[in-house]
Amino acid sequence: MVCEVDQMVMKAEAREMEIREIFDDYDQDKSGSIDKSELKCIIIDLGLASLETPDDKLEQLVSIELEKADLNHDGVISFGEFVHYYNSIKDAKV
Ligand SMILES: [Ca+2]
Repeated sequence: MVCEVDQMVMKAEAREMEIREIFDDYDQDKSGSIDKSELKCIIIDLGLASLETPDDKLEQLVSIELEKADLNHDGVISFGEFVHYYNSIKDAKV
């Protein structure tokens, strides 16, 4: 019998692996972090903006989302930061 704590850990690990795949998809130059241009794709895919969104509006959105996700303010989103950001989006959508 698997205790509840183990199940929670397994669930969290499965989610992290899922997020790792998503992260790798967006990390197009495989730098190990998401930069502003890669974040733009995320914003469009999340439906926060579309390809018709004017550039200046899009830039503004990217800055806002980067600020939310970039916890240590180094200008890029690391995997750890992305996990946090992605979970907060998922939770907000439910
Ligand atoms: Ca960062």
